[in-house]
Amino acid sequence: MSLRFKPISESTKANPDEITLKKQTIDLGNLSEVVYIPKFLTLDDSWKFFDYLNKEIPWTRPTIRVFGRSCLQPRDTCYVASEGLPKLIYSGYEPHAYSWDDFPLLKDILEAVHKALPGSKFNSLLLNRYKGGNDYVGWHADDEKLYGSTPEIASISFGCEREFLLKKKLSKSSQERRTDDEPVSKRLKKNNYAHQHSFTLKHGSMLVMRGYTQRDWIHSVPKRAKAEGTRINLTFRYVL
Ligand SMILES: O=C(O)CCC(=O)C(=O)O
Repeated sequence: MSLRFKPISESTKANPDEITLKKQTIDLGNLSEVVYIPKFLTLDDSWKFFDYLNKEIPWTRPTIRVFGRSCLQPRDTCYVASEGLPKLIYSGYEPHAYSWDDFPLLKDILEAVHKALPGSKFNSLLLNRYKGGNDYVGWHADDEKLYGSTPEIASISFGCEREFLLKKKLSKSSQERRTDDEPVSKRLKKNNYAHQHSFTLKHGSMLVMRGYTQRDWIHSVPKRAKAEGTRINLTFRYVL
């Protein structure tokens, strides 16, 4: 299946300035930056992508290890990568790497992302599916060595809107790892973070983290009782 589409910036239906007008750039300090583009893709294209990905991606919900305990990852996942890259392993789980050729439509999205982010050359993609408000990703940084020290990560969201939180790591000794088993509210109260940012990731939006964001900040998509629908998120990364 191949769907031809244009990012909203090129769409004849949209004001070409819209992408620029709505784009937010947040300087996190110390050479860390987040860019948020709420209307990266048109609504129509975004629903087509959502339906395709929801149906065609071989989603799995793997067992992972957190603090020495085995548990079901609280969301579905799939991994796509170019040939010959080092293996991705997180929380004791090594996902199978599918080929871009297995999902031609992902190549279309990748092309649009490359166009929007001049100089980027993403070669891997982690897909997440949150089937409702109980699915989530705990606080973590994408600071695996295979992404290098200043990775640019482009995150595209489809379907149900969810909150994306960013907070500054405390210090080297108290740096947090992925903690899928503790409520966010508890951690926020306990640590009383001064520097926090929140984004409501909209259907068809793109959020980019770059610079030292993975070294100095952690992020999460917490549980939200009211989020009833399915959300699909794609994070494009470059593996060294
Ligand atoms: O779903 C999201 O927006 C974030 C996903 C994420 O943090 C990750 O895959 O590392």
